[in-house]
Amino acid sequence: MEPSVLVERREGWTCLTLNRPDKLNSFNEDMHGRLARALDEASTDDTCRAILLIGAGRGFCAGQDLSDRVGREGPPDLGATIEAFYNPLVRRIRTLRKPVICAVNGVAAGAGANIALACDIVIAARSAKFIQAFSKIGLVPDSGGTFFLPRLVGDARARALAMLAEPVAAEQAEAWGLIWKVVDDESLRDEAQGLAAHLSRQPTQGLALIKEALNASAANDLDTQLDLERDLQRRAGQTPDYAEGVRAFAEKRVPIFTGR
Ligand code: T3D
Repeated sequence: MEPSVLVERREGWTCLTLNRPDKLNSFNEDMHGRLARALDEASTDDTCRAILLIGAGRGFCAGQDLSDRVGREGPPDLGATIEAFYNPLVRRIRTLRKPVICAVNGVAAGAGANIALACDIVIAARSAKFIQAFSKIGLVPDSGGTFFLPRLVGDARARALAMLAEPVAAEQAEAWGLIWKVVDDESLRDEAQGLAAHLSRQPTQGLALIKEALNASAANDLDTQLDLERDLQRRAGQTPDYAEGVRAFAEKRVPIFTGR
């Protein structure tokens, strides 16, 4: 049997494929464990400077595997699953000091939709759709949904999406600013891989500092954010890649960033 997460190391970046296509790549504990380990490895591997997350088959991810939830005795403690698996996954993606690209190749539902939104850059196939499926089964959007949605699309749309659980087509998601960009189905993989390869040649430390600044901005006031930008810029200015960027500019050539 194939592993539930496929890990492919490419030149400078790593592709992680959720691989339970018969269940629309919904999460069970095995897939959570493999994805967590793969993200940790990518995080510490100096040769990996960008990560691409995609789904196998016709969907991206349908959230929690509900077949694991059928026929259990007594009310379950779903908070325990969130604490043990989903929250650490979202924190891993958000704090990983390398860009994480999500290529949404089909339906992204429940936690699957919100894990996509937790990634740094979301690119979707034209046929993809996003569904906050939770309310249909009496649950609350998790995996950061109630944090990301209002910030990305505003309170009115966030409330309707969460309460109605209607599918949002990829083009609508792009128009609303829920995701970065829609591409034709047949070019999704090439576009996403090209993006990962491009980012793997960029100043990785600088990108990590950008990520840190943007992550913090949701909770900061302007003064705090200005102070943070000053501190992060100080660190960015001390990196070899900054020196290379300025040198390359002066020499009118393409910079060769090493990620340091
Ligand atoms: O439980 C906890 O620990 C709390 C954590 C919660 C996190 C969550 O994510 S809760 C939300 C869980 N997800 C859902 O509620 C989504 C359920 N799925 C759907 O609503 C639909 O499948 C989709 C809208 C995503 C796609 O619809 P469609 O018509 O394109 O496909 P389909 O025919 O429904 O699904 C294809 C197969 O995948 C099907 O299997 P079959 O009949 O061919 O053998 C279906 O059962 C399976 N599948 C889809 N989603 C799930 C799933 N199997 C298990 N769990 C799923 N979530």
